[in-house]
Amino acid sequence: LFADVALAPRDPILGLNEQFNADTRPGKVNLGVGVYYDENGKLPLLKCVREAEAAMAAAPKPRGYLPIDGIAAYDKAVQKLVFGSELKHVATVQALGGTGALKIGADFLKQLNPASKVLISDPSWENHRALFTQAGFTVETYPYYDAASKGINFDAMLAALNAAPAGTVVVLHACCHNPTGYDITAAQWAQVVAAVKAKGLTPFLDMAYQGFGFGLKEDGEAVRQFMAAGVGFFVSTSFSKSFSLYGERCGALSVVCSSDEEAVRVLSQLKIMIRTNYSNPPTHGAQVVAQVLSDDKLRALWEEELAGMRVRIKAMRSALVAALKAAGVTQDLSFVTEQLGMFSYSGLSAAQMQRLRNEFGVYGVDSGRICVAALNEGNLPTVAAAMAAVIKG
Ligand code: PLP
Ligand code: TYF
Repeated sequence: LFADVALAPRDPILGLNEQFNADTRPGKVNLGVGVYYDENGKLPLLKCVREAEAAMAAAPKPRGYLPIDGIAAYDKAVQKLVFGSELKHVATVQALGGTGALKIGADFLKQLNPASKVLISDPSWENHRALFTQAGFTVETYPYYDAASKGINFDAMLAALNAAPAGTVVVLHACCHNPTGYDITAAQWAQVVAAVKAKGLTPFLDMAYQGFGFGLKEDGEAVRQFMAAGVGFFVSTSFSKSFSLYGERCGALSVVCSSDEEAVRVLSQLKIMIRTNYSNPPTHGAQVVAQVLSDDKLRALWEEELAGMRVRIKAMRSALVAALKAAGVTQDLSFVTEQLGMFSYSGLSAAQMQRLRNEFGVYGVDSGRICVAALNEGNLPTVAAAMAAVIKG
């Protein structure tokens, strides 16, 4: 039965984790996977989460099945966070992290528009291509990163969108682009929204890092612009990073429709995708998030803790640049502090990234991506010395 089953390649990022865990060198540093670690190198358990869990433990509830679309208060809280208010013409469902939200959306889109292609940024999060391919789509890319200028080739991006056939699904990183850390400006978003609208494309905004760029509200710029344009679009939300709830699989898919009645029909189809896949979502993580988002005190605490993560990452970017300069690196590194979110495209080659790993125990992705959210005062000297060594050759 399984004689002809091929051995699948490892996920390039999660595979690095396995390699890191098997490394016995004491000074090793993991800047591979996109996970936020605190100043002590520990995965944080947020205070707001602890408080919500304490309240939940004090009033334990039986664990019946949730509705197919999840906890209603959670879906409403997601809408308020993403769109600024609860909206009847938006269909929102609880999902298994941002990945689960993307998959529900992909399955629904495949049914709706089986012949359309999917465009993702070049480069993008590795799983975008895999996930939309698995859902049956042909996945191609639009230009994004420009290695020469260490920024975005916006003209080429816009030209690709303008050349795409109507119905093409365009996956856009709402903020804090993974893997590059480069986001387009508000004025550029306006041009993207205009092109998408004029060409009849289907935008799918992936929002896995709301709050890690400039702030919760500020990072909603793309969503606001698409709303204002009156086009239908998809938004996947992930709370994995912003609540440090990776293993709870907290996310949501929102589909913006043109009327309340349309949203009811869309929701009914999303529920089929969910029902035939895992029936209904789990309770705990979404209950925590709903509790935090709907309680003024816990909500304020969360915003403070999220801001703390954002500010610490920015401080680590500056510290990395300063340490590299101190170690004798002369090239302009200002791009590191301009990038947003948890990642930095360092500009290092695959060969340099392999040297970092093999000679110095510093793990990043071969693309040159490092997770700056995993830097701290303790590991920074090791990382800077290793990077300086491979940059200087
Ligand atoms: N989309 C992007 C761009 C991501 O970086 C991630 C990271 O994990 C996800 C989606 C998936 O989020 P989750 O871990 O909640 O499934
Ligand atoms: O890009 C990252 O590192 C995160 C975590 O298949 C991740 O988004 C990486 C790969 C993957 C799932 C999550």
